[in-house]
Amino acid sequence: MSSSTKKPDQAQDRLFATEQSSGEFRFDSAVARVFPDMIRRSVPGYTTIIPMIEVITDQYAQPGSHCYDLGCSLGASTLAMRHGIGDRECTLIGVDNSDAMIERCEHYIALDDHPLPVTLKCEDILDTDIQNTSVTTLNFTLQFVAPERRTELLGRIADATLPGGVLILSEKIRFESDVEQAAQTELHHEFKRANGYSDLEISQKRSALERVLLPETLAEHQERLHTAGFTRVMVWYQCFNFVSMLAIKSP
Ligand code: GEK
Repeated sequence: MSSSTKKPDQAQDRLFATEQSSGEFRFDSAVARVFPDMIRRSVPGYTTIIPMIEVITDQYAQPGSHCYDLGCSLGASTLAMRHGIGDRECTLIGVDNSDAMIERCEHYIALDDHPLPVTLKCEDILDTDIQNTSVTTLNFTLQFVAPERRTELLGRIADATLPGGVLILSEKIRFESDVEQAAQTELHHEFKRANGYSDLEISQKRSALERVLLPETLAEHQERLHTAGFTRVMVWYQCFNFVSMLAIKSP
């Protein structure tokens, strides 16, 4: 077995299990190593959203177009898109600005036996050239982009989207009502406890993400998607404070 086809070593997420001095969350090699375990145990609905990205891609991928997975991490949504594209002649591009993620992602792509080539780029999605796209995925990535740059990015995606094409946008959201915000946050923390995270891990991760992951309300997302040029925006999935939207450009 060549090194590119060996399964990368994975570990259980214990990154916040011991008392730490405060520091911002970064997508470094330690996070990349535990990422499959971390995201599955931290994001309610992630294990449903990934296979549905395959279904949505199957429905909307247009032959001769480009499909982008922006903020691809280890390629879970990239692989779902690859299988959704099937035998259509599309160009599939995964982008992430973490070297550690892209390096591991290459191994996961190589392990998957689908013949469609995948181009991986290690760059900031704000710099990615986006053209001729039928399906673009931002699966829990936009939340890490500076809020003042989000409109520009979505505008570029909408401009590059072909008639009948879509953007899949998954985000952690916040709620206008303080009561709902508190209730949904508590349910999310309960989900994490049920998945074996301690209260120390939950609170330390929360602090580390505070200035890095900036959630917006569903209304803010919907309005921005319409302003960007998408004709129809629908929520196709929600679990607590985690939502996935489908933004369609009319044919
Ligand atoms: C999945 N979509 O498994 N440019 C490029 N990459 C970025 C940027 C940026 N400006 N900001 C953040 N990232 C994946 C999960 S994780 C979500 C996405 C999470 C990258 C960052 O390096 C990380 O890999 C990814 O976006 C976010 O379906 O950890 O909650």
